[in-house]
Amino acid sequence: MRSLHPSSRCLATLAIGLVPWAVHAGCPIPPDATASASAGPVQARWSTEPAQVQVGEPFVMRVELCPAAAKLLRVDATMPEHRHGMNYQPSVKPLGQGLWQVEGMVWHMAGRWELKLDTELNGVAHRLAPSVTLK
Ligand SMILES: [Cu+2]
Repeated sequence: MRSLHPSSRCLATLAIGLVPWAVHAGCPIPPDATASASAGPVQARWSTEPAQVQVGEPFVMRVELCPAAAKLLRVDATMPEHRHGMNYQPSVKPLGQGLWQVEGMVWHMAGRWELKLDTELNGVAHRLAPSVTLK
C-alpha cells in the first residue's frame, strides 16, 4: 500500500524549507530499502547530510518512521566491539508527517556503529538497532 497523498507530503517537505535529500515513497517502507530498519510494528529509514558520513565530522540524520504516528524519542550510537558510544548527545526534532531530524551526530572512529533509535508507538517502546559500518 502506498501513501495516499505522496504529493502533499512532498509539498510539505518543501514548505518547511528542507533540502530534498530524503526521498519519501511513503509507508510501508519496502524491506529491501537501504538505510532502513524495523522493530515490531515500527519501521524507519534514514538519510544523512552529508550523504557520506565522515569520521569525526558532524552529520545530520533525517529519519522517516512508519507508521507516521510513531515517535522518535532518542537517538544514540555505540561501537559494541569497542564498548564506547559517541562523545556527543544528539538532539531529535519532529518535522511532522513521520519525519524527524537528528542533529549533533559525530562518529569519531571508523568501524561498526550500532544505531539506537528509540521509538514509541501507542505507548509501547520499540528500539531499532541497525548496524552501520563507517569506512
Ligand atoms: Cu571505537
